[in-house]
Amino acid sequence: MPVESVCVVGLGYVGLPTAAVLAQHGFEVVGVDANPEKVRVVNEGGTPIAEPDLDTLVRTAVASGQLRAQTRMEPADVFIIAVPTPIGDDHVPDLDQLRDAVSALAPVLEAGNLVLLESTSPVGTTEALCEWLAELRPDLSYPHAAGEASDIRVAYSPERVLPGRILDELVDNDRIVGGVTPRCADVAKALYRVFVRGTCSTATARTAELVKLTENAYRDVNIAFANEISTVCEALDVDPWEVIDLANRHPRVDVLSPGPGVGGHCIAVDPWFLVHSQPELTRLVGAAREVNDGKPAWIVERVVATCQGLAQPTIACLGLAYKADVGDLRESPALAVVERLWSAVPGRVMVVEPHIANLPDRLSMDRIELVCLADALTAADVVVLLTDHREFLRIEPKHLRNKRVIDTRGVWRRR
Ligand code: SAJ
Repeated sequence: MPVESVCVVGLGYVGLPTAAVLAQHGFEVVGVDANPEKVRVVNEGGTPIAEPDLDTLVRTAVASGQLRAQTRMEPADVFIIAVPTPIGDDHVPDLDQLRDAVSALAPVLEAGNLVLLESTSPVGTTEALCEWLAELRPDLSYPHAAGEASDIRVAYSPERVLPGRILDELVDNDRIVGGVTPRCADVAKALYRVFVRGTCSTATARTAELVKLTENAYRDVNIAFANEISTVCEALDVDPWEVIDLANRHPRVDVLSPGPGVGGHCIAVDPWFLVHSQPELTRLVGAAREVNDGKPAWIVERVVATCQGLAQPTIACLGLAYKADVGDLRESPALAVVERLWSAVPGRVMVVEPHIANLPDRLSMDRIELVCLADALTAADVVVLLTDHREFLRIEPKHLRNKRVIDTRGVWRRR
């Protein structure tokens, strides 16, 4: 049966770009989100997230009538679920939003539908999703029990897009499509092939779930290695950037860049899904998480040492976002650094973050203020570079003269 309508559940960093690209390719797309404010913004042709070129794409899709948003679920040929799957304080996967999405779509499900999960999920979640649907709609059959004869097809295809390059990567990256049965995978692959230029490989749903967790754990472990080497360098009074640059001249060595820690809603979170499911078998993955999570505290110790002799230092923290040239503060190590600095040092903490208009509630404290770069550079005794935004790379050395400088990303050292 040809696919005409797609319902995308969750209008975040993955759902909204996916909905807009599908609309661009002629599907009738409804974006569903529990947040009425997001729905309002999208229906006005706006975007609740900052991502290059997404605003134009959404505006065009909404204006053409191919994309609309609402809080209510409605029948469609395909349901794509892209809701957040965070972890709780105890590092246990929190699938509540996914369960809510499944409960909301079950009543409108019809025989012949395809349900596609894109949210990063613990291995076994896609099969669990079939079971949840079977409990909610026992009048339909599902592939985990009925195999290829099922009324509903269910597959898992992890998103792989890099914030800041989402629209390009959504189309150009290779895609893994994991079916609960081979036919489920083929049906889902046919949909992705409409807009994906990369190779679409099929697998089982469990394999696809583990592929996603492996990718992000791989990156986390590699960043942890760079972060660990940087602390070793500091202890041995050796320049970490020089060590890494020179080590990378070996043909089989490619050390990543140390920084203030790992942030974002993916790499700082997803490896815990692996650790939670196989704690005895994931010592390296768990240790990498600890190393990366420990980096903000280590940076703060360095700043405190740098402030020695200054009774009321003014500290300029450059960057709050979790990485360069985005405004996303989720799990940002820079936030953790600023927060800890506030209690560790008595002076003023000036924050420069060109991508936000107001400080997050978490930082609304006396002695912390959001200022422009020029004011920060004029007033600061100590400058701490936390995010390598392009504005900060252009700061001329003369503006840093006579200041105590901590460059957690090594960008000024390297230029
Ligand atoms: N970072 C370093 N040093 C490095 C590279 C990164 O400290 O050498 C830090 C960044 O500053 C940031 C964090 O790591 O705080 C993560 O940034 P990132 O650019 O590595 O990745 P994300 O979180 O923006 O996106 C990742 C990507 N996954 C991989 O590269 C394996 C992306 O493809 C995924 O789609 C995304 O997670 C996701 O949604 O899972």
